[in-house]
Amino acid sequence: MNIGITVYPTYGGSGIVGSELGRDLAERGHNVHFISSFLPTRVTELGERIHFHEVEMMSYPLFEHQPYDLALATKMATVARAEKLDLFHVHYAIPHSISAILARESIKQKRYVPVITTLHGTDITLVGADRSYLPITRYGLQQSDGVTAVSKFLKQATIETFDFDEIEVIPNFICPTQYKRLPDSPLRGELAPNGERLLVHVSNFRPVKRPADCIEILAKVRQSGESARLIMVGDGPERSAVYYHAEQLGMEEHTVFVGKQANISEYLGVADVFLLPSELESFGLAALEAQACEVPVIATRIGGIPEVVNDGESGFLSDVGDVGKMSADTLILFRDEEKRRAFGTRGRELAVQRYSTDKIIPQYIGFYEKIVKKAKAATA
Ligand code: GMT
Repeated sequence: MNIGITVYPTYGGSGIVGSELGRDLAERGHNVHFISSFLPTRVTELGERIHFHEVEMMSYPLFEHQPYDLALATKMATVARAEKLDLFHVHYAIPHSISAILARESIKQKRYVPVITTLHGTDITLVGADRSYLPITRYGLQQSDGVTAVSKFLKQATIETFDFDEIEVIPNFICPTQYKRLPDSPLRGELAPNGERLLVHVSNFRPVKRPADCIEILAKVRQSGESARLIMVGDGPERSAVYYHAEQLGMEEHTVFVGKQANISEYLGVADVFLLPSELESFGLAALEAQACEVPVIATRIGGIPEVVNDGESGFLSDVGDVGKMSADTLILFRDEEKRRAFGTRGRELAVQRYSTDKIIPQYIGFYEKIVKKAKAATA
């Protein structure tokens, strides 16, 4: 198939999922055309089957704000005709599904290119649910030829908010050879030079991730006498506030901010416990990546996280903000090596059995085939 994929290229889990999906589809022999404002961060190599089409913005004195949605729609339509695309697959509803629908409608006399929208989370739970964006988000869902959601939770949230239920749940995925334990990595010694325990957090440091809770957990763990360090991977609006919080609690020497990293698995592969204290996660991709690296997960019992992390088997779940329980659970894992290893092994098992690329990518391909066939029948 010739597949057009649109993602937010620089920020967030939806961009990672869309990019890695594209890379995997190319490895399976499909032609993938990324249509986006920048080359998505996880797409490091272009090649015979992976192409990139940059959305060019038109500036004109009348445009106080350059219309990205229209520029994207224009590019999508152009690429669809030139590359004979079989479908558009957009990640994150707003504005990508609207741009794709515009592109489809603008060229449908020549070629009908169906639109598949994958919902990732805040496109439904925050942005789309805002009264101002609700009608256009619902329109995007209704007019898409197919809609998928990354968790059962997100499907249910979409039904409740938008009264729209034609949604296939296709969960996020990991490549088991890319995400795995790295027992011999020298990074472990660099991050924990005195043999400290390693807590790792990965996020885009937005308020919804509650990164400051990680500092609280570290402080409580250390007050209990455990020698631990916290590695904060990623960057975003909360980073300065979190750093300040670490200083206030006297944790700055025990916390390392490594910023955005191209290869998250290097950090996860040497971690002892992963922290994800988010207020909301429709899936929690980072928790899945940690589990694939045999790292037990301490997270909140919200959204799609309970679908990914088995409470008491591969991690421990708590109420949002309950840093007392989260630190106590961390201590249980630090003080019982056998349990920590058993949780790690179970996490890897769950990740590979339920969410490996070999299991999930064929579900996307099957969905594409179904939608393309349906669209062909409807336009014949
Ligand atoms: O967080 C967002 O604003 C959107 C999105 C993103 O691009 O980061 O995150 C969502 O998609 C991820 C990939 O499917 C999920 O793993 C995240 O749980 C989800 N974030 C939220 O629901 C807050």
